[in-house]
Amino acid sequence: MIRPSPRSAFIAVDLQNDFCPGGALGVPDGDAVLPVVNRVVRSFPRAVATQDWHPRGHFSFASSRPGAKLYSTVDAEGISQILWPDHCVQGTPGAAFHPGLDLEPYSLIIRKGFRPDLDSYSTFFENDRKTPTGLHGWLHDLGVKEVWLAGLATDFCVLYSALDAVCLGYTAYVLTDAVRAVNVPEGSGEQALKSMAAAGVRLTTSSEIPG
Ligand code: VGL
Ligand code: ZN
Repeated sequence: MIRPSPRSAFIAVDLQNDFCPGGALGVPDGDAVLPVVNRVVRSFPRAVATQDWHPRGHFSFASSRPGAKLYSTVDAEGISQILWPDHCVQGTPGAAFHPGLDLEPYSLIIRKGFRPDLDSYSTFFENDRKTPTGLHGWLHDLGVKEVWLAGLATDFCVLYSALDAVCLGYTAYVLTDAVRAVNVPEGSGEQALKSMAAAGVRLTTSSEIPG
C-alpha cells in the first residue's frame, strides 16, 4: 500500500467525451478508467481535473490545413505536431467531461490548448515548453509535493504531464490501470510507460491506494 501524503494532489487528465469511445478522438477503452478514478480521487486531500479546450479551427486539427492527412506529423515553427481530428472544441458536447466522471471532489479545473496556434499536451506547460498553464503555481501555493496522475491519453497528455511534474521537482505517480493510450503511432502507449519509468515517474496501480 502507498498512502497518498497530505501534500499530494490527484490529477485527472482529459476525461472528456471526445477522448472516450464514440468521441472524435476516442481512446480505446478510455471510459473504463472512470470507475477507478471516481474511487481513488477521494483518497487525496485535493484534486485537479484537466480539460483539452480548443478553439474552432485549432492548428492541431488536420481539417485546418487543406490536403493534410489525419495523424500525419508536421513541423510548426520547430515544434513537431501530430494532426488530429477536430476534438474538444470549446463549448461542444465533445469537450464536456464524460458524464461518468464524478466532478464533486475537484477543486480546480485546468483548461489547456486554447491558444489557436499552440497545442498543449502537458497540464503544466504548453507545447512551446514555456507557456505555463498556472497549475504549478496553484500546487506550489498549496504546498503540494506529490502528484498522482490518471486519465487520457497515456501517450500524450498523461505522458507530458508526468514528465513535466518530475522536471518541476514533484514526486510523480501514474496509475497504470487508470490510463489508456491513443497508440498513434502504434506502440506509443507502451513506449510512453517506458519513457515515464526512465524519467523517474513511479508507475503503480489503484490497488495500492487504500480505501
Ligand atoms: C490529447 C491528442 C490531442 C490528450 C489531446 O489528451 O492526450 N491527445 N489532444
Ligand atoms: Zn487536443
